[in-house]
Amino acid sequence: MYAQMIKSEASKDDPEKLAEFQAKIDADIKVEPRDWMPEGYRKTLIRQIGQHAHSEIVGQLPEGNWITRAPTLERKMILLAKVQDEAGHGLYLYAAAETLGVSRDELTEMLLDGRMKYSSIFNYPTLNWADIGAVGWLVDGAAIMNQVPLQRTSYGPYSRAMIRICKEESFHQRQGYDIMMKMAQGTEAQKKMAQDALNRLWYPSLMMFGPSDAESVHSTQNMAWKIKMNTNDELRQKFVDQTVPQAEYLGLTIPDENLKWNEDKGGYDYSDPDWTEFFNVLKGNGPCNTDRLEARNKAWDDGAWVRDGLMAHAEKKRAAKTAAE
Ligand code: FAQ
Repeated sequence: MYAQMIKSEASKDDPEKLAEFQAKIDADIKVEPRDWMPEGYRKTLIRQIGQHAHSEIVGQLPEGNWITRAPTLERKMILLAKVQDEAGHGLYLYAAAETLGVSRDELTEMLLDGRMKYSSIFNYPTLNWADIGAVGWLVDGAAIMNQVPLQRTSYGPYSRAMIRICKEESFHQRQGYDIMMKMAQGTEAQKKMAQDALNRLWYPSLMMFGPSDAESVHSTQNMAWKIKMNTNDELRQKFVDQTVPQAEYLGLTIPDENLKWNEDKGGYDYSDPDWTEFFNVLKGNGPCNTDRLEARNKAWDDGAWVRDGLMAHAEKKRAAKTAAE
């Protein structure tokens, strides 16, 4: 339905302007906030950047939950810094979305009432410390795989936000891998925990790249507009190829009996995640969907007095300025 809406929006645009716009994209010239852009391009960016921002914010919940329980002071400090980085990423992205004419409050309200999504991965729980290692290794690993090409995305503010974000994401992935390394080299029980975390988070991590190319409604148009630089399956394949040797180094086993190096394609053959589960999580039926939205709604309600106070202060300043004029 969304794809249809974008198509009908596109047909409203002046064909000459559309052709000029496409030529600019094809020449790798960045689109900036005040430039003319097709309505469908603007709406798609709001959806993708907004969803991305919400993912960074909701993504703090599964890890924030472990800050007080991290095993050492050093681990606490590292995790705290990582979770704070995610908040910062959310803010860069909301700021980029705001340049498209939507406010942060509007985006937040759309998240809270279910009109906007966040990444499926954050609807899975983090049950123990090994999960925090696996989140850093796999979830941040998948996020980087998707975000590095987005540094070249066609919309200037999004592209610049991604450059800053990617610098921090590599640190996040390293800290996760470091936790996994310690667990995998630890006692038998710790190694088992690391393997169990990998077993549970492997397929949800593969889902982060979105549905298969055959099912992806937005890929064709978004790649033509260079909002997206690669298809979902291309990035998923790169992620598998990068992660398998990392698992081998840890002495852990990827939970996939069909995983096999394919010389002809120069990559691994692997099993798809359960797509029924993926679409079910998107519909709100994942293990933690309710908890995550409750937490975000509570934060929004608890913060109402701060927003009201800031508005009252701004109003007071405005009235004082008017009186002085
Ligand atoms: N979860 O046609 P496509 C992070 C939806 S950042 C939920 O293929 P598209 C950092 C999609 O919206 C993680 N929904 O869509 C971190 C569409 O819905 P609609 C977030 C998904 O946009 C780490 C429908 O399915 N990263 O983790 C998902 O071309 C640790 C059809 O799909 C980004 O957002 C999903 N996984 O491609 C933070 C990156 N996949 O509108 C804290 C930017 C698909 O038809 C801790 N986004 N959908 O109702 C993108 O690159 C793209 O939007 C994709 C999806 C690749 C996610």
